[in-house]
Amino acid sequence: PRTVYLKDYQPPAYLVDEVKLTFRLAPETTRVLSEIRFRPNPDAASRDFFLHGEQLKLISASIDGTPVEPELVEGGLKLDAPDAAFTFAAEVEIDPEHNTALEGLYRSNGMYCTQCEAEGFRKITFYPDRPDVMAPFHVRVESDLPVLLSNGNPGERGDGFAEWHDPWPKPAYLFALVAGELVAHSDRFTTRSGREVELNLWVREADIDKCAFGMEALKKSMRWDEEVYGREYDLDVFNIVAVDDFNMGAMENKGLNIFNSSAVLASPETATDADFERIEAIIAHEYFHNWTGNRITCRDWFQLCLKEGLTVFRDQQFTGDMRSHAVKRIDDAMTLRAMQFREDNGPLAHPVRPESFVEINNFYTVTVYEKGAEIVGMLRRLVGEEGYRKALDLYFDRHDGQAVTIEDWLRAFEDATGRDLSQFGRWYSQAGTPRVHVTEDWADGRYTLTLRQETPATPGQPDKAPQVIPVAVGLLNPNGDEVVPTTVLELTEAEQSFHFETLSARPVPSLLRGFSAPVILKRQQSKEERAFLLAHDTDPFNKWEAGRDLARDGLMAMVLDGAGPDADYIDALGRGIADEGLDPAFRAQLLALPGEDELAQAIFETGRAPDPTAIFEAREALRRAVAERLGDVLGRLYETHQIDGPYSPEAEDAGRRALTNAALSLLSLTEGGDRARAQFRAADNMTQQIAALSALLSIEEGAAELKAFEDQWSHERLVMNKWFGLQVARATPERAAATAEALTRHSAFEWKNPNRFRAVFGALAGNAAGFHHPSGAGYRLLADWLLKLDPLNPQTTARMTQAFSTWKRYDETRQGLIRAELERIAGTEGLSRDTSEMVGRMLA
Ligand code: HT7
Ligand code: ZN
Repeated sequence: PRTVYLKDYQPPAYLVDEVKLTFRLAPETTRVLSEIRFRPNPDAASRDFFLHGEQLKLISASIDGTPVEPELVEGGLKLDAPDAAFTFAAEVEIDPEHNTALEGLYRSNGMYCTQCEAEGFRKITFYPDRPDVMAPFHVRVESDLPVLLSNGNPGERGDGFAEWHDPWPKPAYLFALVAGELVAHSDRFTTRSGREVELNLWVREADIDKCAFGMEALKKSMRWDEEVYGREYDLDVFNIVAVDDFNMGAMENKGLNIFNSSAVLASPETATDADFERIEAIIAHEYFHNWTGNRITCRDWFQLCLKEGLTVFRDQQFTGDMRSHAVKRIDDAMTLRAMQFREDNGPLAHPVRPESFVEINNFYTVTVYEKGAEIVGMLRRLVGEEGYRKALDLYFDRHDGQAVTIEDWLRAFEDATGRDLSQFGRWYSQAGTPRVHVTEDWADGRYTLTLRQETPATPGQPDKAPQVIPVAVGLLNPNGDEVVPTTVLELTEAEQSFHFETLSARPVPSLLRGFSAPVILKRQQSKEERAFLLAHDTDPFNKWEAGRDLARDGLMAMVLDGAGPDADYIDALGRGIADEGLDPAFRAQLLALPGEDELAQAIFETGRAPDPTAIFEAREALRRAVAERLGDVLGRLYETHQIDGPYSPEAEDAGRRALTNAALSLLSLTEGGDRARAQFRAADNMTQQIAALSALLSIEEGAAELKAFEDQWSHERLVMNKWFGLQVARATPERAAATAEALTRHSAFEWKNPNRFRAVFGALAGNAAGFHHPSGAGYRLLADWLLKLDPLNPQTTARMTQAFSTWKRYDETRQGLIRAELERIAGTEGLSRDTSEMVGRMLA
């Protein structure tokens, strides 16, 4: 397969002024008629006319009305085209019914829908399917189905057809079409300039009771983008459609967002607090793309972080504003460390702006999205809130309607703030997580912090240059008072010292406050200092971090040195969770121990091979010790934070439930299952119900509740995904693979549905001790199923191969077992380009 390089970028030979499409929908024989007005691109070096096209049956083609016979080549067609403006017309036939890859036009539960990002439009018709070709679209959909939707504003509607016009020039990846038997939950929004917008959330009739929250989230997002970024919506209608079969969370098609039903449908009975929060964030994310992604798009797919990193940063700000900034920052840092640091430390590490790819779908990664968002956050920290707003205003003014690059983005910051960002640009080109080593010096009232940065080698990048790292620091007196409030130190050299003068006593530093940069701090710190920061730090992130560090050190000592649970840590934790001045959601975060994967990586970095079974057992032992020593506090928290009254997904109640459910999970370890069984019986919402079931399964009880849950929810696909996943997630290490295998034989295991497949196998990969059980059964089972899914859905298969990405951390036996599975996958005839690229990179 061909590798595409950033350095080979060439402007398109022809630009498009207008697109007209007609769809005659039929399950296996949909006809697509296109009329595309081309014009030579004055900035292009060549006049080679090439249109992308895959899996298309060409019926006819013409130029300015004269029939032509294009040369069909791999991936598209070629023609001798005029060196002047012309209209290319074509008719093609496609087969949505048998499109199982869920890319292009496909069918899901009898409805037609599309997914065109990144390169799916070429499976719909012949077109220059690249983001730097932007054009207005007219679409006519012909079908007897009652609801016929496309991008933009509605046009003529008649018996068996509907027309749509999108006046805003857009790349083909933002094209969308939906047709089906759907009903709408509708509302209205008035923009700040007075434009009336019709809002619709289209769903199957059975789901109409799960739309209200999503609609509210949409209206909040629209208002927030006006208030915080000055961005207004620009069409008469905004449609969202929920579909069951979808490879990712959602898609920001212009005026017609398409959502995985799991990312939009919610009712108190069927969705958890975490689902509600996720839905609010995804709706916001897709809506925010209207400006950051749609009005201003990417020149090429190497610039993906331009829209994704920025839009993730915007949705994180939004969630912080809607809920709690401190809690959100901790959640985001946990995700970044668990997923992006893991990627950066392994064979799949790549820069936020990669330099080459085989299959672009493989680069919708946590690095591009989450590290991309961190880079935007660092820029904001460096130029300040006002500078950030000026830079964004300039970016929107300067580039509206364009397809741009990271250089354009950084130039807007430079021009708005006068700052030179050339060194900062390394964040986009260098892969790997920088380590910042800290040493301290104290003499004569002068405190010196010396910071040294180094970034480990990553595939294809053996040497790294110093990056600009904003390190937010505060200093505390030994009595707990803050003597130096948060200041941002800019680390730009390989090593640099920073001085603080005229201090009366040696201070305790609080470093990297708010997780001010996506780096790993390396610092010797005593247990006492950590407990001191947990008690006194005014920065909520570092207060939490101090507890986390204590927990991790204690767990490492248990795994590596056979130590017992650290009583000092447990006492410090007890004081933290009992502090009624702290937000319950924050206290729930304090109770979350470092994950098994995080510990495995920490052990690997000490030069030893982590043993997943030992890590699992240490965590369980510490959890039990916490439950034993803090049983009274936990019991009191459980009782006093219960909520009377109807369920609300808002942050305050969700925080109380997070705390009581964290307590329940611990209390069940020492008390047994009665409390959880009572909660399960009384629950009137999914958060309480599933937390109780989870607590029961964790102590190997709950068989009756599991059955009751299945009977209650067998008609709700989204809830049944939880039922499948939870059993695998909570299975003991010995039973995890067998549990997953048994579930694949369940009559409701619809393996072609990505959500169901991920429910079982995502949970298996997430059950670290089970997946890495020395029998190798977990590895084998996952590989078997990936090979089964690959011919149907390469995108989801390739994404799930990442379960194997940490294989080089483990002992020889496990490495041998995983290597054998990776080689078995790699050696399979007809393996997709997507999966073959992923396993190839992991084996390299
Ligand atoms: N921009 C979208 C990314 C995407 C996608 C979504 C659904 C299915 C396949 C997809 N390929 C790429 C989603 C987003 O980041 O907002
Ligand atoms: Zn996005």
